Amino acid sequence: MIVGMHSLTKVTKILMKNKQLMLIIILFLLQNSKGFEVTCDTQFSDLEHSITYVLCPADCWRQYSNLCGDRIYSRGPICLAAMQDQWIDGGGGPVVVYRSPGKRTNRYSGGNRNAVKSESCSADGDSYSFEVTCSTQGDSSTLVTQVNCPAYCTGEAVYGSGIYSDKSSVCTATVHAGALPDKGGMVIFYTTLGQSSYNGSTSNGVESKSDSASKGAFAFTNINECVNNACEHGSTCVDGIAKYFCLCTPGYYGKYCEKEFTHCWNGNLTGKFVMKSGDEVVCSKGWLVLQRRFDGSVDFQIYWSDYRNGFGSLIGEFWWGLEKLHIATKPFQCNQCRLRVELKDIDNETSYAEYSQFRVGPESSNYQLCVGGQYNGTAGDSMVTNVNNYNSSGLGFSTRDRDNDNAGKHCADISRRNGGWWFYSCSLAVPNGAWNTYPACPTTPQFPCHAHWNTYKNGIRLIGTELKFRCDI
Ligand SMILES: [Ca+2]
Ligand SMILES: [Ca+2]
Repeated sequence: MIVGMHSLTKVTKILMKNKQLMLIIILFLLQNSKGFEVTCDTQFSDLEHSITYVLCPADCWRQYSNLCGDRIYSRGPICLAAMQDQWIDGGGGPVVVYRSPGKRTNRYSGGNRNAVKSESCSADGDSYSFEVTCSTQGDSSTLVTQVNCPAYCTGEAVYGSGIYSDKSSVCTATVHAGALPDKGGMVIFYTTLGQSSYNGSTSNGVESKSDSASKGAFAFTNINECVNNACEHGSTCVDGIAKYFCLCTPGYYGKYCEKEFTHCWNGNLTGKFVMKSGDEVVCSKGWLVLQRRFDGSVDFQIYWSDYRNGFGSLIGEFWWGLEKLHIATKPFQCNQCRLRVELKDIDNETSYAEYSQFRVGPESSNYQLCVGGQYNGTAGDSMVTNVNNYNSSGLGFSTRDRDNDNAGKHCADISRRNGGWWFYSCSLAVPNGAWNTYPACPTTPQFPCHAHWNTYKNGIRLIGTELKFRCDI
């Protein structure tokens, strides 16, 4: 389902106004954290984070495991340790693994509980357990994390104030931030973007340190990441958890709305232009050209990936590309963009067809076409008409290697030399058809095997085409 920009903005507004709804969503996130999928053999050293939600498979019991420790572990399969410590049984399930940095003890004792035997061993580096410890740091595998802090965790290292670098102790930071008293308890913290620097301070009896940039950070509220956002061209920044995204104003696209198609649509430009993003566009009197042919030098009988990415030369003949068409029309409603088709035939006469609606869907819809609205022109309507009940609108794109047409045949099959298009039937609008009349066309003479526009001079051979669009900005 495509969520329109307007409805997305609406949802965001509702979320921002309704804190209760936000809380419900956060609780949903907490309960539905899928977890890092592990096998029975996954070792603690395989985990990247200090707090990791894992989903243990069933039947992880094994006699020889090299598991070391009891309650606090140093090595061995984590799911087996979770069984020994009775967080899961033989059926597996979700469990949270907490890392405690550094040597927390001189020696780990082994144990034999719940049918799982572990060894004793000397301490060598970090340890892990299934309950948060005072030294557990705040880099979590989930964006929203709930921990149950022990009491009196006031002595561990913490960096920052309000926003803490992810190497800070979560439970000491709770006291510094005033999120919990030093008696411990349940607290939720949020992952946020790493800061360029951290200022230390003393708060609630806990002293935090200053530090330089870190990769990640956390806080006890959902930090507004839109502060200092990189959204461009008047786009709206929407805050997420540890991220933000930009809602582009029409005419712009890209992660930060840094790319734009307004070059052609602003004013009456003609020519090739390089946009700020580095992408190139060809403008024609204020329209953005999506296809141009005039000498037959470029082969249009090519494949899906070619039509998706575009081919030819922007200073010669070309097909701009379906993906770019999709991205350019995506911020608009179908009735905000227009399509104009300009034709030149072998008699050197010109004609045109224009539609007041145009939009191209995503690749997942086979670049589904929306076209129609008001037709006007001199070439006739070969794309949308009620007379013969044909309508290219709603159809997917077809190429010689993809049949998404409305016909029982494969209109874009190479034997027909039709090129790629949104075919309703095989011989209505064929602007990408063979340059010269193709003699072995299976259905001549009723259906001409060359580029044509069926309603124009009975499908006369075309020797020039320019397809272009513009959207209301
Ligand atoms: Ca946020
Ligand atoms: Ca077909």
